[in-house]
Amino acid sequence: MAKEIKVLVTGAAGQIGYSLVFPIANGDVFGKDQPVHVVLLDIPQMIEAVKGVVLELQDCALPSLKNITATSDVQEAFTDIDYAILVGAMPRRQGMERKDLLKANAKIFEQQGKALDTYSKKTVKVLVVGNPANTNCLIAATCAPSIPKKNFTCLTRLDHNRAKAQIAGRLGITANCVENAIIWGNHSSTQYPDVSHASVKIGDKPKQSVVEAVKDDAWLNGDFITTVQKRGAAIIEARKLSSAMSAAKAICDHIRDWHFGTPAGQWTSMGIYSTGKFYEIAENLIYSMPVYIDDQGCYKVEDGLSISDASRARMDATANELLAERNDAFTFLQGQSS
Ligand code: NAX
Repeated sequence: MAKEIKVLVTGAAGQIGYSLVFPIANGDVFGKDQPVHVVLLDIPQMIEAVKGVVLELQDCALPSLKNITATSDVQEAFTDIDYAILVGAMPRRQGMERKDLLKANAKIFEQQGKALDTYSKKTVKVLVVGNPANTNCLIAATCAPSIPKKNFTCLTRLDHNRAKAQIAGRLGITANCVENAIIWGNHSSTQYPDVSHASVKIGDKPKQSVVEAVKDDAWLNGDFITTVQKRGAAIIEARKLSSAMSAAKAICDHIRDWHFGTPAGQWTSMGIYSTGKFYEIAENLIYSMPVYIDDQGCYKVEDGLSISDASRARMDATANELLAERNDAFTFLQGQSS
């Protein structure tokens, strides 16, 4: 039997946590024959609720679920983990400025970055979901210098899936027939959903580009982009709660691809550490780009895409927002420690 994989989910009492732990424990991410040890972390006030999640997980009677730990102790949670899925974050409360949220969460991800550095395996793979996800991820990576920067990613797969679903809906096909969409930049309303390199397979027809199939550039450059950018807000408006089921599904897609690799010829979108080498994006940002992942879990940026002037402007706008977020977050953290 394979050695167990130890997976930490933070914010386990929250709504994404509730939708996420079942597929992980059920083998939908790492495979049905792969034993998993699920570690659930939340703040002390929520630990009773986490215990309820544990009871339910036990009652699912899952063959791949080897072990469950529920804790509010950061050291216990981060020790020897293989994957860290960092969902737990302070929600934006009414009247709270974006900067206030950034500050509250900067502290959480500083603490968790240090915990990764001190207690986790040096091979741990980290996915940050809690918002602002890109900047939180950068903070965690900076506070964990002993872990390679390529092991830190943030979730833009939900945006990627939303882009595929919009194209599929427009063409009356299912989302799996749409390949190679890209989300560039920040998981925020400045993100750039780009399907100028994407293709579709419609019935028996040969694969064709999305641009050819849709035949509506005004929609592709207008409503398509804004619909994806504002989808999170539309869900909050309708549900009075933020996306959880689709977020959990996207987290599973992200981790599964990172573990097993992307399908041949297809890239996916992940927020990754920018080294400054790709697409003229500044170094030391977590920026979403198209990546291929091999079966050893190593990703490689698709770096040969031609970028139009319009795309360049959108890519720079979201990079600029990330630079401003980085500046605010690190100014705050440095001010705190001096
Ligand atoms: P909930 O408010 O339902 O749950 C958050 C949980 O995190 C709570 O149980 C809370 O107690 C816990 N928590 C807070 N501080 C913690 C800490 N220091 N350590 C451990 N746990 C802590 O939020 P939910 O809807 O589950 O969303 C979680 C985060 O995901 C939010 O920041 C949200 O904005 C973000 N999202 C990010 C997405 C992405 O694509 N990157 C999409 C979905 C989601 O909106």
